Amino acid sequence: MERKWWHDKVAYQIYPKSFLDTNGDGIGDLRGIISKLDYLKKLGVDIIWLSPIYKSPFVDQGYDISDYYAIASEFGTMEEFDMLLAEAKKRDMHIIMDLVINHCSDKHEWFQKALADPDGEYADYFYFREGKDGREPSNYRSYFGGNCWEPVPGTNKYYFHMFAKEQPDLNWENPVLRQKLYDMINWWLEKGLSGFRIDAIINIKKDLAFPDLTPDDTDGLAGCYRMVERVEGVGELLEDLKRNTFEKYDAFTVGEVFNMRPEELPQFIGKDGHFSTIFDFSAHCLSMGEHGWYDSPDIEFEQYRDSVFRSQLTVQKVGFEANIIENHDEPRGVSRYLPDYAQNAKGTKMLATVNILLRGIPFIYQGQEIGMQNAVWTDQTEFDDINTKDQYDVAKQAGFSDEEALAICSKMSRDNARTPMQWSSDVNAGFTDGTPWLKVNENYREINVREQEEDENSVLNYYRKLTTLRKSEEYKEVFTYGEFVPAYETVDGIMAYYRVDDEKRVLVAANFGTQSASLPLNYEINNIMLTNKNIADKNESESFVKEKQLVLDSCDVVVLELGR
Ligand code: TEU
Ligand code: CA
Repeated sequence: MERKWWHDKVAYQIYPKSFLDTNGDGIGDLRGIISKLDYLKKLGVDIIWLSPIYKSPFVDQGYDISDYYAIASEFGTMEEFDMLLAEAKKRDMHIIMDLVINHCSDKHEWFQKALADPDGEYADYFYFREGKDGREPSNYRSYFGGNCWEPVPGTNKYYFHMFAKEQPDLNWENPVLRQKLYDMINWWLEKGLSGFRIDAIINIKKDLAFPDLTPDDTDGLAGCYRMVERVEGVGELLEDLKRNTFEKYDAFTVGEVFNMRPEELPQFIGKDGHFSTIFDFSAHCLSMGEHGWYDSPDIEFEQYRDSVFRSQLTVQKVGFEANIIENHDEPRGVSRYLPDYAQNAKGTKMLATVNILLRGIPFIYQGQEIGMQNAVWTDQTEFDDINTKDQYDVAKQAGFSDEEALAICSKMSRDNARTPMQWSSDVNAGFTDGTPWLKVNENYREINVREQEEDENSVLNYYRKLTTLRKSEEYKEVFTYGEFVPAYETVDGIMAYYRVDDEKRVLVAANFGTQSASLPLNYEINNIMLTNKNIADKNESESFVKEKQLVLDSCDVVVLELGR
């Protein structure tokens, strides 16, 4: 496999609005990020992904861009952005930005010009279509609810949006538009960006006939992703994109790809694939409800383990995926994947270990490194997220009470990941001197960076050990390129795997169950690399190795170097 500069890196996602506010307006900003670069460096971070910081009306928190060449004034200025780039470079860190090119904001000048002249050149930057028998051209439901087609005022036309109506989809069939997007991408790469996380990118290919689809709910609509699943030809668009931009800069690209056909994985991330990598969302998809969040199933441990293992085994034949526990669209992983009895520092370290040492590029989401958890939501008005508001209505329409709808959203809301970063036990968790734009999780007095800095056994210090281990001279090779081999799959509650290459064999073993478990060791132990067990020093290995049995208590995790 050809080696690439990003293969052995650790990435970190910043959600700028909630990271750190330095001017008291309650909104995180670029200066806040700059001031924490040393913190991130110490965490072992090489690549920083910034969720959108472009000019935006923030209908969908910056994923609705009104000017691709401007920094949102809420976050700062272009000078400050350049400063961030320079400061990151000084520390040998890479910045990647979010690339949102399936759609833009309805306030973008292209869309404004399209509205002003619905038959003109700019209308063709979007999908403007005549209505069918006085109604929408097709029956697709947008991701945030309602029909994907919105009337163009003063005409009998509609425009297409897969997300909010303020996020009109861009017409990728239009070569003039494509070139404008490529120019923009190259402009940022010329500035010194190392690449992009690419938003909702599989959605760029539309079935231009927009055929009606069989309704999948009582609203008579079919989820628009069903069109995405059926349509052919996204690959040509993605190749055109890559050839005209990323490829010329050896840029790192991570695609947000849902609904890909499994057999197309090699085209996406294989040799000369469309992207450097894509996120592994297989575990997240386990909680996808049939109709919405209200029928979203809980994730059982075995399902979680099996889905991670399945994708590891598939992906390693082809390339690299990006491994996550959570992101800005998902509930906190600790609250989602860990059973109640494991939702504490020990369990958090266990989950971190099995995730970070997988084959692939680890992405840590802000706050994950201190074990941030879902917030307690006491009223629906506390939510900001457009998706949550829609899902609240969806639950109500399905017959749930206010209280039940609140509980459903509390569990799944994207705002769980968006509450301000917990820096300290000071007021507002040290995030702002003003009023935070979204409420702070009440548990900030127990879970915050400052206290964890001082505690050698904290989750934060454990994450530091994990990234240090992963990137150490000695083990970097095996953690980056070593094969992933499942282990002890038939033992209840155990998630364990080997990472193996010609030189080394490492065992990562965790006990997600409530009962202590004994695993027969098939190899000598050469080194105890890491554990979340409270042992004073490594020589106390007898405490968990008894007569060639590895004894793991509930929520224990160990990383061992074994003989070959
Ligand atoms: O997400 C795309 C996407 O598919 C998700 O919106 C997903 O459908 C949703 O979270 C289901 O719960 C990206 C961004 O990550 C997200 O924040 C944006 O809202 C969305 O694109 C639109 O740009
Ligand atoms: Ca601010």
